[in-house]
Amino acid sequence: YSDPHCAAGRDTIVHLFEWKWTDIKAECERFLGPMGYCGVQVSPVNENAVVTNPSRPWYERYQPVSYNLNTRSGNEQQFRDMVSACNKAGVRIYVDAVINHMTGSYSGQGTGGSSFDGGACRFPGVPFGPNDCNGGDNCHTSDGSIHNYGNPEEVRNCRLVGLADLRLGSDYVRDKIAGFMNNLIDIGVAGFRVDAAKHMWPGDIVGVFSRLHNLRSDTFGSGKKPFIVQEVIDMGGEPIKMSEYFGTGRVTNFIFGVKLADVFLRHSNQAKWLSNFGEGWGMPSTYDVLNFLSNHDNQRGHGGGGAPITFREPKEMKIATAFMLAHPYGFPRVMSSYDWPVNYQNGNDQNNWMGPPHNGDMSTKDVRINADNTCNDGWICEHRWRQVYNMVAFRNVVAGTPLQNWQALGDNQIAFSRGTKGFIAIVGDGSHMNSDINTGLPSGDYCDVISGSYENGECTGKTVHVDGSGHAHFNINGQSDDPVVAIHIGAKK
Ligand code: AAO
Repeated sequence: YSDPHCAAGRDTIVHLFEWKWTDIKAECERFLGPMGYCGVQVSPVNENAVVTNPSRPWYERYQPVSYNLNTRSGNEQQFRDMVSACNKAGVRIYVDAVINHMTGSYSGQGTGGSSFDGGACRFPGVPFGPNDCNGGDNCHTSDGSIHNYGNPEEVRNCRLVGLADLRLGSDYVRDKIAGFMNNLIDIGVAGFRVDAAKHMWPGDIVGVFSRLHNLRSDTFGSGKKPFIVQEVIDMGGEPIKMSEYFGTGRVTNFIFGVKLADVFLRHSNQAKWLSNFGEGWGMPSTYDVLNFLSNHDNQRGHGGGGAPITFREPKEMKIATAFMLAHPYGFPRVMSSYDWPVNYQNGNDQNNWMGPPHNGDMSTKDVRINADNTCNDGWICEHRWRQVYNMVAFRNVVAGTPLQNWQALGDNQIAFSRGTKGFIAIVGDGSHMNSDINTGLPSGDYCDVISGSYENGECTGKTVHVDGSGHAHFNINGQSDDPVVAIHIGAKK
């Protein structure tokens, strides 16, 4: 389950949070395919509760009502069109699968018109009934919800923030969930992010996955299992460990982004210590992790997992992204966000519930592209920032090469090569790098892909001359907007 099934030569996914299927289809064709992205994590695809208080928050997508493919991102036909167009463009689709639970304890209607009563575990659109949720027989908290993360039974049998907790030990429930996932597999997705995996018993996850089809052989070849990323927040302080889930796929490596924020944002750690980042810092093996700087929860202070670097710190976000994508450890995900008006009161953002950019009727706004490649209407589109997409290409070019020529020229001045194919130099604080450095690359003139791109045989940004001994001069002011230089053999004059 740990192979993302990227098309050849691709190695980075992007989370297009709350995007519509029609926009993702267009983005695969016009941008993600040409720029070398491996795939897209899409927001939950199945019908969710319409939450009106507050008005249509992003998090209603995490309150399933049925497994019909009907949400504000689009309907089933639009989803099918997107998957087939993206696969054609060489870009994979990974679905955020919410299978641990249904809605909170209230009743109402879903985005596809199904009724529900979460308190009574009645979801006729599936159908699920009272026997299909955990309850007093195996959850022993007074209100049926999780309070103590130190008690694995409670975490797995009780309600996460009051959400109706599915009885995954039951064959009927496993069949229904597997049926939902198999429908998506048959449509052509490459895998799943499994929401709230920590709240499911590893054995129950095996019970569901043992029912899954192989991926479509016409797209992926025969005998291929879906790619799985399990959302397990493990910062080290609780009894439930990421390692319990390695048998059924990768896990979300929350520590990765927090540690890089310590270095590049808070400076409470120094870049020179990143020499053995990854397993050397106590993180799981490179094949067991999905790495990211921030996700849709911790970028808005939801769900714990520490204070990360987000698009609101653009300079540090670009530096840390360059490090993540240049570094060989793990499989990376770039966050693509939308903006909202933050309003902090007593340290809490009162607006962190706000849903995506929308029209007067609450329908999600189209993503439109400006002449300079950026997006309009509050869609941030970090994945379209040059410093990000050029590093996606860097990662593709250096794939398979080891980290070599590690050099720390100061506490926060670092440089390393990827074999003889790529090289990066980073100033992570306000200091000034002015040094001759061994790049490990063949001699020649390379385009710095941070300050510009390689276009029609020319560099639109800085040119770096590597001499016959592999050395080049780097003059990087840490106070500048982009204190990083990255070169690779795919962008050589
Ligand atoms: C909404 C309302 C609720 C309401 C509910 C039902 O906000 O008030 O009761 O509806 O009506 C999202 C939102 C929720 C929302 C939900 C449903 O974030 O606010 O509830 O949709 O609409 C835990 C889980 C983790 C989960 C995270 C949010 O383990 O799986 O909470 N993330 C996923 C999704 C997320 C989604 C759901 C799950 C539900 O990514 O978007 O919720 O589908 C500790 C634990 C973590 C735990 C956190 C938060 O974290 O370790 O496992 O995450 O607490 O409770 C330090 C520690 C760190 C610790 C953290 C916080 O950082 O290092 O370990 O402090 O204490």
